[in-house]
Amino acid sequence: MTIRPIVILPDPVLRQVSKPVERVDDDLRKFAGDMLETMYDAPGIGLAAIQVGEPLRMLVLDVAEKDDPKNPQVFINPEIVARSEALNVHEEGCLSIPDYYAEVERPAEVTVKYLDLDGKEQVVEADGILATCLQHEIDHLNGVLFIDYLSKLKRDMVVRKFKKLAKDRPPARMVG
Ligand code: GNR
Ligand code: NI
Repeated sequence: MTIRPIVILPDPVLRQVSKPVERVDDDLRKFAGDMLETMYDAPGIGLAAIQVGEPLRMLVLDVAEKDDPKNPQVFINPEIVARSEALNVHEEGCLSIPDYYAEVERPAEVTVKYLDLDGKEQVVEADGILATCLQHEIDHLNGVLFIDYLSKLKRDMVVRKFKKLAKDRPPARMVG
């Protein structure tokens, strides 16, 4: 297993629209393991493939409470097939926008269709933090970040700050 560097704002890679996974094979299962290891190391509760530079429609998450056993989950080619009218506000953060948090309003419940690691179709009805996290991750697959839901003023402030920070920091993909 390998921990991969996480792509940070304003890297344009984060705005790419990811491509569907074409086959669920051992290479993909290994990559899912690497994504989970990267997420736990960060630490975070979710990670989309594009955050480690792979434009594939796939995400991992673990929304288990601190004292509960680990619950790693992998979603391949996930699609939101239903959203509740009821909305929910949750404070969000993003491993690609470190140390910045803001409240985001989203549908409180979503139904998500996806493939599991055996390539088998599954459906989950999610609420609470799972619903929030799935929507945050599926946004990444479409090049959307949680700061896109904030006012332009707030978003521009965040982007400007990370552009400044990036000047003093070589890209994560550039090793050495
Ligand atoms: O670790 C994360 N925490 C989090 C908190 C609230 C809503 C969404 C998230 S996802 C985030 C990890 C991440 O950036 N995933 O893309
Ligand atoms: Ni994120």
